[in-house]
Amino acid sequence: MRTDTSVTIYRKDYRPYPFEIPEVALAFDLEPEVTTVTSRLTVRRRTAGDTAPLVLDGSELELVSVHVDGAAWDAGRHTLTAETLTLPGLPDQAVVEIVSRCRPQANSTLMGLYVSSGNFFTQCEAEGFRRITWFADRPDVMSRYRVTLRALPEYPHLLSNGNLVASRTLPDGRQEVEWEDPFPKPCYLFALVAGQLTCRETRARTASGREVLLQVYSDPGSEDRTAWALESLERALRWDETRFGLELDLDRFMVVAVRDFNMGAMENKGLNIFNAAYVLANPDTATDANYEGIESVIGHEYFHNWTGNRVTCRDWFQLSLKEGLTVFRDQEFSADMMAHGLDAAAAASARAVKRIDDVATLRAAQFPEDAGPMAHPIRPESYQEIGNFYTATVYEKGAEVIRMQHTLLGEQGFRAGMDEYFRRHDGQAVTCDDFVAAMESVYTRQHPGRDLSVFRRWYRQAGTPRVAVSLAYDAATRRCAVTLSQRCAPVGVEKTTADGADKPPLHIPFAMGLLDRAGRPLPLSLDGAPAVDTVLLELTTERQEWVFDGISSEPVPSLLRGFSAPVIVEYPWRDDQLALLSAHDPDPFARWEAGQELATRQILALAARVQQGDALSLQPAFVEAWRTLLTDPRLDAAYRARALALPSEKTLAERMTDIDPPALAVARDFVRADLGRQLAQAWTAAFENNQTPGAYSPAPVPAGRRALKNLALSHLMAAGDARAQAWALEQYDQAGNMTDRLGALGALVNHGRPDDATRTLGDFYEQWQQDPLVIDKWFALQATARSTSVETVRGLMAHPAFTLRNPNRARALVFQFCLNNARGLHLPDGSGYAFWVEQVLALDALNPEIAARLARALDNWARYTPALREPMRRALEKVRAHAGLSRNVNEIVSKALELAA
Ligand code: B3K
Ligand code: ZN
Repeated sequence: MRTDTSVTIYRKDYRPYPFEIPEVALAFDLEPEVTTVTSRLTVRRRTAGDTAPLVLDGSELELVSVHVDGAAWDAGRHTLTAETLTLPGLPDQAVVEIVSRCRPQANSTLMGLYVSSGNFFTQCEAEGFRRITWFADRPDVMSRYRVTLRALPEYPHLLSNGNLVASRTLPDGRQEVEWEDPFPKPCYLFALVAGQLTCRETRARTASGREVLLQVYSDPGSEDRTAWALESLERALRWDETRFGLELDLDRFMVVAVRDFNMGAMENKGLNIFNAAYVLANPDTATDANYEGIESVIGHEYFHNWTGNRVTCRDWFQLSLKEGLTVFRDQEFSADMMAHGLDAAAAASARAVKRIDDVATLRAAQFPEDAGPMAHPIRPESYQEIGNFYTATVYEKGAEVIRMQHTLLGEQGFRAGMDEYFRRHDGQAVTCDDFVAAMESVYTRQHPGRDLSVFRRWYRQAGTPRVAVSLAYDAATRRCAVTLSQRCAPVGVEKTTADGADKPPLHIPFAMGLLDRAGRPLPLSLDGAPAVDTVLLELTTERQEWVFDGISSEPVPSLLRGFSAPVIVEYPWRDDQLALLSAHDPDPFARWEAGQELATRQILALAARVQQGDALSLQPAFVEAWRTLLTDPRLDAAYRARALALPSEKTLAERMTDIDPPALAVARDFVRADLGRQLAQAWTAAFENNQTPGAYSPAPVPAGRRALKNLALSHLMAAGDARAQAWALEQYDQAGNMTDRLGALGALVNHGRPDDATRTLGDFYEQWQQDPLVIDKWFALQATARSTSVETVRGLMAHPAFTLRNPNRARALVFQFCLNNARGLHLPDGSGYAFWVEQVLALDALNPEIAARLARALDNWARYTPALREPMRRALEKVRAHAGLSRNVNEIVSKALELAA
């Protein structure tokens, strides 16, 4: 609901809350229509004698009564607005009891207390607790919670944070349970779940020998799909003990799956609530990517128990303190799991595959954000709606900023820094600066006289820095001088502030190597240290030079190995140098990168020809580079699947001056099909040699084979290969797992005969119509299909299985189309944008947080071709002019209109 127009909140305005609230007792009388909440707060002034009123946040609540120290508080003594309840004149210490009502069944925002599939759930981060009861809804107010839940017996499971301390049947037949969380926490970590659930559980022993109960709850009937989530949870528990010495601090840890959820999952203390998509999996219903996603999100939420819950954020500007760090931790967890049990070379490749996937995500999602109207530092300086700042920048770039600290300190140094962070701040609500200070204490010990003061700028500058590299080789002296220089233009809101005009240089760890003409590494030595193949240059000023001696021939540079910093490298490689790197670079990340750069150049050149109406053909050198990757026996399948994947349309768009989605799509299609034709034999071999018969395993090796096989199938299908058509049909019919079934279906829908596509799509729906997560895949596949138009999507929205109210379903169809089907959306007649306007407004009336995500589809309108810009701008204006727009959507479209150009 609209409160008012934009109010901007600034980081610099932070003030501590005038009260502490050490104890909170909550009692819920749960009923779907109207739930009554009785909240007893023990409040204490931070400064005795101070006279500040107690201002509590509340939203969409009905006030029943207020008592202070047991006495009724007369209504004339408090002020109630749509957003606050203010109690002036409290003594230094008091017990404030507030009774209020909320409406879970009618709550379509999925923030606060709501009903999904007949069960009760909560979501409080960032500001949802205020929809449950009046409270100081900010992360720096930490309290010990005691929670009583009362409900009819049709809600047999009554869960909340911490430990179950009492349970009984009331005289009126209802159940009553009491939970106690021994750890003080901010209210955003509060949770309750009530309803009919099934549970899979196991007991585990922590490193210090305590027995803990691990449970995964989900809706009845899904008990055959929770094994992987529970196993992942056990692995996460072990990993945090081994790698960071962090143990589970509660006697029990619960994960609950819910069908209606705004994001992936939520780390409520001891009671994580998960989107069912990140819990439920079996081979018939979940893909390899789903299995990987579940392990990673289970890990992520579990790791928050220390990075986020034990040490939390002082204010929401510090969000990356917990999110960047926890994403870094989940990335490392996944990498370790993928490498587990493999020999050294295979493990290195597996880790590189994970790194490639993470960097590809960063480039497709974060780089465009960092170049557009919503660009913000990983620690934003201001916001209108914090819900809009759960972004790729805070999460993914935030993780890169942590990774750079890991790179600078080394594994042991980083661990020492983490230990120091917990030693200093366990139980506190702190800032990003506090984190860096803990790391810096180790860095300075390692490098006397140096500190992280330049590094800290990563937290306050937005934009993707560019690092230009130049090489000067002198054959006579066998010396090679490497010069790095950096720049980072003001972006987004920076363009309007004084800070933006002055962006001093950053501290950039830059890993690189040099290869000779045969692709062999040239040993490099820095400051007299022993020679190595990869050096880490620390660029801390605008421009620096390093000189390497003993370089026997003109070198080819391999730059930003392992993606050691979230920057864009500028170096004028010749195509033959990229081909050399793509075939020989011993650093698997840089090798992948070289191939991607070749493909990018190829596709962009073709897109330019498409725009001019010229004939298309592939450069032989590019085809040969792809042939080399496809047939290199030293490369495992998972790596080859990444190396041979064409750069995403989003990554390619970042390289266009005027983004032209249809031209890009045609060019990319041509490359796929023509590679399919020219390398048909090699693709066929890849298809045939990477079958995975027998029982399904989501392990990285078989998953990698499936990825390569399905990539081969799509190239052959795109090339119109008649045998491939038959293989796809056969694979669809006989697949023993969802990855293969969906791989075949995707190939048929995008490249097959229309009647085969229709038949298999119909068959798929028939077979899986009872399973919402599978039907989401069915919608998503069609939303992103090559031939899908706005009309197709409108038709699918009329399907009985479609609803906008379920975020997974809305994301599967509407978001997939608007965000991932550029060719369908971006039509000069504006029909795609008109559809977007309708859907943003329809969603905004139900769920502003979700609507604002969709609203972002037009962020970068000003960077498109002129023919598209104007209709996009008009669509944005139309949304902004809508009466009753939420603060969430208003912030997005206003910034797009004001800051994009
Ligand atoms: N901390 C939650 C995100 C909550 C988003 C609320 N708008 C999930 C996570 O990052 O683990
Ligand atoms: Zn998180």
